[in-house]
Amino acid sequence: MQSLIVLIHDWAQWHFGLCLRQLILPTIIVWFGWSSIPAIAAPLVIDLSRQPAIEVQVSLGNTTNELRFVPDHLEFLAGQRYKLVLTNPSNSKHYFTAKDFADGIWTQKVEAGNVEVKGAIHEVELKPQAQAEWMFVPIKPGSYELHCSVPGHTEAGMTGTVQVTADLKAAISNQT
Ligand SMILES: [Cu+2]
Repeated sequence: MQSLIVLIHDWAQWHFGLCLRQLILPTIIVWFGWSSIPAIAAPLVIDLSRQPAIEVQVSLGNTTNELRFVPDHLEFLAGQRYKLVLTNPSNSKHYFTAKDFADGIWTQKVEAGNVEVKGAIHEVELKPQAQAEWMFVPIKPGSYELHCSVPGHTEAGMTGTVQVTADLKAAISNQT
């Protein structure tokens, strides 16, 4: 609410000058009512890093050592915060490699064991039985390819697709 007041304050100042400020603010609140203010304010005060994260799980390989991602198709909404939980229940190491997808997201952090890595990440390698959590917000809509870059694994079918859809409305409703 603090941010909203500041925004309205700036807006009023810009449009009407200082002398009308005290008048404009109460008028706006009365006109729209308090209940409608979050819907108006949301697009202006989105903090992508603080919204609740949606958890998505992906398994790299499986317990019978098939070379595939489970699931092999992922869907995300741009502007929504995600926790992608990567696990490797198989006996060999695997990669989650989706460079173009990674270029179009904002990575908050990757956590694995007691280590937290911040900054851009393009690829995550998981040793057998490992787990990593990738916190990010997709920015750029598109359809991206995913593969495991261990030699022979892509050829054996360890590939997938990642779809990022623009849905600003969903992102805004998560804020309110
Ligand atoms: Cu692999």
